[in-house]
Amino acid sequence: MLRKIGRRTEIKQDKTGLEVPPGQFVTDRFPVLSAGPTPRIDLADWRFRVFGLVRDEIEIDWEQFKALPSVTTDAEFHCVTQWSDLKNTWAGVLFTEVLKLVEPSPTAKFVMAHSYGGYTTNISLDVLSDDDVLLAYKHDGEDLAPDHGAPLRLVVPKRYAWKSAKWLNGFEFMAKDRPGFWEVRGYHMEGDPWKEERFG
Ligand SMILES: Nc1nc2c(c(=O)[nH]1)N[C@H]1C(S)=C(S)[C@@H](COP(=O)(O)O)O[C@H]1N2
Ligand SMILES: [Mo]
Repeated sequence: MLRKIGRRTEIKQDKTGLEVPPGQFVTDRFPVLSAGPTPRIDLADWRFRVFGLVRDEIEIDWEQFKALPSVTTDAEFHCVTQWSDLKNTWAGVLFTEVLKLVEPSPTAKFVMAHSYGGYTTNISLDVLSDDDVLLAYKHDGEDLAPDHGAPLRLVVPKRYAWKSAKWLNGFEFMAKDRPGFWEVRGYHMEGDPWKEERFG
């Protein structure tokens, strides 16, 4: 089914009426897409850092992270290689909960997500502060699989999935935007699937 919005954009819907961004097709599978090998992470050694333009930088371990309030949310997932998995249930900690642990400087406008293995991706603080952004450790009721980012991944439903960094281990608060792993290689700095912002 097609619904016209604006002059040019046509938004498709899947069988259940969920909207699909332009140029995407729907899959029920949950493919794995990684730029490198899956890092082996021992929970005992796992650390999460928040640093850069914040008043108090923090470094917490898995036990401290799991003690934070958790939520369960449903979200869609759109890969820039054109598959969309519209139904995912994530459990984890809201980004806004992490914000409470540090005091971002008023000059902080962007965040670089950092991962085990060296992957990075940049997102504006504004987009991350949305109430649907979470640091997830469960997918569809199960602990996150290693290939899908265990023990912890970022989930940013309103951006292409390359912004949902797997094996997340930190946030760097920044005044100016800076390209991450894929953004350096030509992917869009914002990556909004509804505007089809695939390449910069
Ligand atoms: N650390 C890390 N995170 C990553 C990637 C990656 O290569 N490394 N790939 C991204 C891309 S392009 C996509 S589509 C999603 C895929 O998540 P999945 O493998 O769990 O489906 O993870 C994103 N997060
Ligand atoms: Mo992707």
